[in-house]
Amino acid sequence: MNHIANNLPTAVLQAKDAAHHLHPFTDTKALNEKGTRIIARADGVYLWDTDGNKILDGMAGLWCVNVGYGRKEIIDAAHRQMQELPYYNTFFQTSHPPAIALAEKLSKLAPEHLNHVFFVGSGSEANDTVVRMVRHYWASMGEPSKKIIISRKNGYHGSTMAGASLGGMTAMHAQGGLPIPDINHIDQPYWYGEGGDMSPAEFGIQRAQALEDEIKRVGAENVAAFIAEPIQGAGGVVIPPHTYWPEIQRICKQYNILLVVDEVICGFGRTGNWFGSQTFDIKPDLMPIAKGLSSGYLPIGAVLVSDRVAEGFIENGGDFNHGYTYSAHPVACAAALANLEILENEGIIEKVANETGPYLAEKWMMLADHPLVGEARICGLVGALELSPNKETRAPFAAETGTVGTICRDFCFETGLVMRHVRDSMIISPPLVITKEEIDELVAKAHKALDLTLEAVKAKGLI
Ligand code: PXG
Repeated sequence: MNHIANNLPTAVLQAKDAAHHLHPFTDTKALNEKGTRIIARADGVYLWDTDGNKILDGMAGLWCVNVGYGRKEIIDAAHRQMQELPYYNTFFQTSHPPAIALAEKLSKLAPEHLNHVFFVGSGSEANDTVVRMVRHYWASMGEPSKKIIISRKNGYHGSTMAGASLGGMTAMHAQGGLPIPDINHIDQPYWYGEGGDMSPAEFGIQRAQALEDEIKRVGAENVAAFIAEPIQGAGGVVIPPHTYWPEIQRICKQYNILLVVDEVICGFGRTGNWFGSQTFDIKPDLMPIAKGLSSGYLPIGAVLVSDRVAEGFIENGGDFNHGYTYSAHPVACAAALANLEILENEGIIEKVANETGPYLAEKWMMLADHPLVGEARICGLVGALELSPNKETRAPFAAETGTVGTICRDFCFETGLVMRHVRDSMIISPPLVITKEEIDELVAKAHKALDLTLEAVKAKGLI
């Protein structure tokens, strides 16, 4: 690979990385002993590491590179904007053309009652904004007691103080004094793991009604909002039973609770529609977005706000004392606009809905026949395989949770595929531009990694 000829050798980069770079969500000591994998270049759906290995990126980076790597239109748009106006803020009564154009564009793309946009730098910042905005809204409307936000165990909403508090990850709550007050967690609609003998439909209703129980327990007059991902991503691609969202919607309406649908992963085509809310027929009051908004080319996020909520606090709330230096960063806005244009002009989301999504689904569901797979599930281009020693009982392995998932993940890398593990399930979320041939390659590599994992698991006596 001559394109890395001028770079430092992998071992030197690894040593420097170990000496100075603290990685997110990482046991640094363990990582430093092993050494990082260093990604040097990418194109389309492929990555190249500094040893020259070519790897199919089954995760679109971190669920974000929807239009694939190397898109010149985005690179050129950012370059042009850098020359025109590399930075200006949107505080103090100023604005700039890229922010205005992107806000207008997002209002057109979003469900029709969402016509207001608050820009931020990431999904976590979007959710911090949500916490402050919904409480500010209710205070503006003369109901300051409506403060509690109900969210879900095993949900993921980011890693800032509010984002991690909204999330229901116990390992995150265990560090740094979380969650912050007035965030209550209810059980998740994870049928495979928690549904027992119930049918998925019954279980979906039961888990939605946990929201009603919680609202009654604390009093609707104290509840500001409910927040959830249409499909839980980091929690393991948990696709709720079809009964879940209609019941959630009914409850939010009945008790006058704002519904916040976290579209950070599901937004921008992942489920075969522009937003997961459309796939599941949800009418949100607020939608945090990030990731696929710019396909990860530059950091940008936003909260899309309904007319009702925006008009409520605009009319009655005065200053909203919130914002970031990089809210509506002009270069990130320009990159996002170019990204949205690609998604539109190339009909990528329609392809996910009508061609590549169904094609992947057919192949993916066949992996459920593999002896190691307890369940395969998929929606659009996001899917999971639950690994289990017993398909019928959906039993876990007789090993610490995540042991087998880690083995399979490592075999995927060796096979030239990034497939992430969550506990003992394997997750994919490839770039939306993936072709049918590349899907064949992805599924063949996943199959091979499952075979290798099965052998290893047998050798360890875990099956
Ligand atoms: N909401 C959702 C639904 C997310 O998936 C965030 C908010 C936070 O976005 P930022 O941009 O602040 O990271 C996310 C992010 C994983 C993983 O391991 C998932 C995310 C981020 C990092 C790792 O699956 N999702």
